[in-house]
Amino acid sequence: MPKSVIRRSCAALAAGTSLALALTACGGTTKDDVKADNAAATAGKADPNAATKKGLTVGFLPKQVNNPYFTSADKGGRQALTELGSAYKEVGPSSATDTSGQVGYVNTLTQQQVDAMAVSAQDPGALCTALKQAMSNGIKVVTYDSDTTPGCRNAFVSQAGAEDLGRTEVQLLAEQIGYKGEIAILSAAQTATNQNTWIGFMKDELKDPKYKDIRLVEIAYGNDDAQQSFQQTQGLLQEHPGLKGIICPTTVGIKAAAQYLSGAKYKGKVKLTGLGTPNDMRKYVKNGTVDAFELWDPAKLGDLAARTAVALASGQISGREGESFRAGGTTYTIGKDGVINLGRPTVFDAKNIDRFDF
Ligand code: RAM
Repeated sequence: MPKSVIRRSCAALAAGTSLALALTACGGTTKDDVKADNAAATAGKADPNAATKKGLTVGFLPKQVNNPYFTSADKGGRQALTELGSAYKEVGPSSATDTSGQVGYVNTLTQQQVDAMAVSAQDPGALCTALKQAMSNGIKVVTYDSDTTPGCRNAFVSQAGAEDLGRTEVQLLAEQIGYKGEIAILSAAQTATNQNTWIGFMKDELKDPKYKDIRLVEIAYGNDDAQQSFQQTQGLLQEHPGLKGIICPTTVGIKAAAQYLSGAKYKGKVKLTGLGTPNDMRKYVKNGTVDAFELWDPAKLGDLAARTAVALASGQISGREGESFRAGGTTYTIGKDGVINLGRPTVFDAKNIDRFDF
């Protein structure tokens, strides 16, 4: 029996039984098997001229389903799939710190034998085994927004260069506080791959001598939960009365922090920047709490994740560096480690915010 048939029949078995049982029945996949399968998944020869398949099913698994950022992103994915003649489904946890929940959803999508999945990982390592299992069942895996590690997916659709994002957030805040004073970061979950990568670049940017009078005093975590982020902002200001600015590289965090600052004596005095949606932040830009912040269009990120998933499932790309494909009228080339960049972020301020609606 060819290997792909064995894989499918194992997946079919998984659909009817519990995954754990099915995996055992499938001869206890060893680590080496998974490695080999995974290598095969990306090493397969891509044919850029292959026809775009229709009738595929792509499952979206965001970090958190009730987060407006992912609502926009996944809507972009759904629209792209409808346009391409394929089906969309979405599963996912309601908390951004439910890693085991995310693993369960990967297994659910595998059992349902979707053709591809687009995943925003809450944690870089936790999903790896489940994602490799999905790939060894012939399912194409795209991460979007927040990556796992390169061996655990076929490609990562990144919202913007991570380095650009990290450095520009420091640059935005430094200008706002006149290159002087204590600053803090209010992030999402402590394990989040995307936020941690950006924070790494923020720290590196701060090493430049032009920031010698700026001191990063704390990194707090609001877990992409509005209430926790609000309380963490309050805590930062209590512990560091001299705080001059906060960077929030999360849409949930920056909105909650703006809400706290706008109602407190700190409004306009403690500067706030980071990543937010124009619709969440408009009010705070207009009332003088926030000068400028940035983001990409989440719907375009979801759109590109869906189109990448379909290109992989159609055999047009395999996820290897240097391969190119067309997505919605643009040609994208896969970079190092299977990363595909959506583009550059947009900075929003009082002058341009009304031109955006997301
Ligand atoms: C939150 C999530 C997401 C991140 C945005 C900026 O919605 O943490 O992963 O990309 O913020």
